[in-house]
Amino acid sequence: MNNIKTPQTGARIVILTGAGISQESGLETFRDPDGIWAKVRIEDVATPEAFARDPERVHAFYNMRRKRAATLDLKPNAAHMALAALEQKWPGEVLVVTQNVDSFHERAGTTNLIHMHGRHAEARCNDCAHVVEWSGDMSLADVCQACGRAGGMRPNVVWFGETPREMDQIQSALLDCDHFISIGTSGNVYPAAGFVGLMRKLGCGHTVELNLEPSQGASLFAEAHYGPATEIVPRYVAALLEAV
Ligand code: BJW
Repeated sequence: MNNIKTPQTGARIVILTGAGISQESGLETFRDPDGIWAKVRIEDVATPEAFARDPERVHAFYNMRRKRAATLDLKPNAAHMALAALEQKWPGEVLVVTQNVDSFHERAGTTNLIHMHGRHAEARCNDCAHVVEWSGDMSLADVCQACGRAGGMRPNVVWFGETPREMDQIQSALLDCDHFISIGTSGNVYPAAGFVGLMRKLGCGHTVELNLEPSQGASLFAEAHYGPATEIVPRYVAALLEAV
């Protein structure tokens, strides 16, 4: 891997990840030709309006994805492992902000982690906002343990039109960051797609894209490396750690 600009020791690193980092673990991405949005319409399954209109359909979609992930016994891959090693060995703060609802980063050992689009393994009550861990199917018959109401349990994920999680913490991490790395995301969905532009506008750090192919915002990154995440992420992390 040529032309890597390594951050100074102690630099604060923020890493944004998307579906591409989990693709080689066996999960579908959203916008690739065989991706999730080629099979179902966003308006039918990934908006609060869809859940209000046809909650059974939305439950069926997420039950199917939860079941698939569990039965295939999917595992974190070399890219997730490399980011966990970076957090452990880098002499400065490393924050991973993931758009992914899977649990591969935490299973790989990353601890400083924000799930900005929520987590698949959680349910939230639409009536009282109580959040619980969830592994099996979800249905309208499920009762919230906190408020006792039925019908309102939903996947604790962020749908279009909803506010992503922990935006204040993410924004202040970006403002303080010296080195921003975007991995496996197409740059189609805001606010995450706007992070690189924000970094550029503030002039506050080096920006790097690691992806299979140039993303929508590719021209905004100062540095880019293209290839499968399991190859380029471990190589890129090794280069950063070599400089320590
Ligand atoms: C590989 C690889 C390999 C493949 N190795 N790489 C008009 C203009 C601007 C914005 C808007 C607008 N109209 C509406 C909006 C806002 C809207 C939005 O962005 N819409 C766009 C479609 C235009 N955004 C929202 O509504 C968000 N909320 C919001 O903005 O609130 C306002 C607010 C903002 C800030 C502060 C306060 C308030 C919410 C967005 C919610 C997104 N939800 C989903 C579903 C989650 C649940 C679920 O899983 O079902 O999140 S949609 C889906 O897209 C999912 C993902 O996290 C997200 C991003 O996708 P990602 O990860 O980039 O995947 P792909 O498939 O797109 O790309 C994969 C990439 O990997 C590709 O580049 C491949 O090449 C690459 N790749 N294999 C390396 N092996």
